[in-house]
Amino acid sequence: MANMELTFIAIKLDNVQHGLVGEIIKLLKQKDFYLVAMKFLQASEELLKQDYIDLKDPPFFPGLVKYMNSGPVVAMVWEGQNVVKTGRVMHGETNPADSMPGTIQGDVYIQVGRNIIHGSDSVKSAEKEISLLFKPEELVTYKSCAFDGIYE
Ligand code: IDP
Ligand code: MG
Repeated sequence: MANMELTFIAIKLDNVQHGLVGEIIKLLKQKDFYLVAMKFLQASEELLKQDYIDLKDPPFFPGLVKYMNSGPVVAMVWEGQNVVKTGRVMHGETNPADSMPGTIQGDVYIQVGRNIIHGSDSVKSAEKEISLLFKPEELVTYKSCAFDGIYE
């Protein structure tokens, strides 16, 4: 099926503390994406530096790594048609101030340096991020009993 793909979505510590993990899973599930992997972890500085390598030059990089390393995250892989793009639309803009109500960023956060959700911005970056966080055998792919009602 065209554009069946995987994306990496991580919910940051503050959101975990706000108890919104379940809400975000509910939104993605309601959209009928498949959850194929999930883990709860405190990402090491080394892992974060690799994940955010493209952002190593801006001045906020050390603060970003410190913030992300300061507590746990829930890391997930979701599958579905166009899930990378749709995941980003549901996520909202990088800066919560630019995000529309109805998006996760737009509904629940204020500052760009303290945002709550990370979603891969391309299929290629999703592949990289998934491989950083998950072993291939940790991805559980399956066909939902609702598949034929979701896709034509
Ligand atoms: P994204 O999270 O929308 O994909 P990226 O450009 O990949 O945006 O940035 C990754 C993370 O870096 C953001 O989620 C945010 O926490 C942080 N960040 C990005 N731009 C800024 C900034 O201008 N100031 C402070 N933090 C920033
Ligand atoms: Mg990004």
